[in-house]
Amino acid sequence: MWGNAFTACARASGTGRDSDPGEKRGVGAVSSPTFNGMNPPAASGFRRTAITALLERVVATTPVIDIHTHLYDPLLGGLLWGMDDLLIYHYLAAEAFRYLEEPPEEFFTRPKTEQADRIWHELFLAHSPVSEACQGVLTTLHRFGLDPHVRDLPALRAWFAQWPLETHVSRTLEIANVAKVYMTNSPFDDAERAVWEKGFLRDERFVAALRIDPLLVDWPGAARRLSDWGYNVGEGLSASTCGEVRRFLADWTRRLDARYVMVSLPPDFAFPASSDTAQLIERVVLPHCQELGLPLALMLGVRRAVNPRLQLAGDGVGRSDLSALARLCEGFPQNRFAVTVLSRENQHELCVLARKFRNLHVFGCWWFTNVPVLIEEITRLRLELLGLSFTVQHSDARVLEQIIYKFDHTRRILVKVLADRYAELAATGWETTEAEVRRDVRELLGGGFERFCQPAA
Ligand code: FIX
Ligand code: ZN
Repeated sequence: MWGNAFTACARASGTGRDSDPGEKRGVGAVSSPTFNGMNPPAASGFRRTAITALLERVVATTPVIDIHTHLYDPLLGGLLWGMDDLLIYHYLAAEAFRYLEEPPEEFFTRPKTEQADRIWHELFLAHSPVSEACQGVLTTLHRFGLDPHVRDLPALRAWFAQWPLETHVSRTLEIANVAKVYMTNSPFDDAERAVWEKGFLRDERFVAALRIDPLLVDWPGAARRLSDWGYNVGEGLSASTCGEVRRFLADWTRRLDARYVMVSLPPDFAFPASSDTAQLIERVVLPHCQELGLPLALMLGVRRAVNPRLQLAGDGVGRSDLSALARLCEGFPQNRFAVTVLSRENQHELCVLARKFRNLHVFGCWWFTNVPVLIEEITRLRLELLGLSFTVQHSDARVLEQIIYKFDHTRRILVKVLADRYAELAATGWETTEAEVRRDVRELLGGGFERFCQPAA
């Protein structure tokens, strides 16, 4: 298969060199001998080009399953989209506050368009938009065929505003080549809860994940709410209270048809422990997940409200103690854990843990690690330590159109990183077919995660 791509490429480049002896044996085969057991030569420049060309095609055409977002089924409500939402995304707001003179409290009282105007001015006009979040806006506009160079914000706004949401959702998913989107669904969100309770016609491209942060990080507050909703819970975690919390989780898992349960936790999360968080995980969440055959997704290492004045943009990062995760994976082999870590310093340890525990699935380059330099480093590390048994990326998109840039940027990096791995294989004579490459890429872009979510037979 490299051979076909190689041949086409060589013809196109006018070299006429289309009869590499290696092609006859198979496309990955080396054409020159190894040197007495010494390191084999790297894949030739021609072969490397062919590998890259094939990967570009395969990676671009493999639909992504986006396993964690903050996007919503259009009929559920709450879906953010359009130019202003793209600009006021908290990743950009955090960067704009570095330049803005205005205190954040005043900024947040302004209408959305004014906030967007200010961010546009600071990050796109007064300075060049070189950060990843800014680049993301430009990639997105570019993929819609818009020309951001004209720097005409009202015209860009008007372009988005003309589309009916349904059409725009479909087109955006198509451009991003995203087949399925996992939402973040919280029964603790009043607006969202009301719609679930009433019921609505589900869009099958949007699947649910049950988010339970308030339950695990603020038990007293959650207990009051559960009690208001008719669950017979007390303040302490007695056996009967735990049973009622399980009933709550079961009700919501069914109502949402949730595919996994999810929480983000701070760097000091410890397990086992006597804290409410650890007790609830051990006595309620894990038995619930086991009973219903659902993975528990853990996002580890977020320090909430490091600067509360910045609202959503004010969260930070800390290095987690992953011995807590090791205890979970070891102590609960019947449970499955899908995990991403926010700190760069935790990435290596997470991979090593995943080598020890097959009930641990590593996913995504979360938030502050979703920048090209770290996506590349982390993806190389994972491929080298875990092979293909992880999920490269989730978008974490809060605004619909962001799925375009998040996966465009990741796809570009994935081509580069995989090309290196397959070229190394080719240099040893290992032949990889196009079908095998397609299988591998599917696995990395969400296929492996979906299989991990299936309850064991
Ligand atoms: O906890 C999460 O799901 C985080 O992804 C968010 O809280 C965060 O604000 C975010 O959008 C990161 O990308
Ligand atoms: Zn998120």
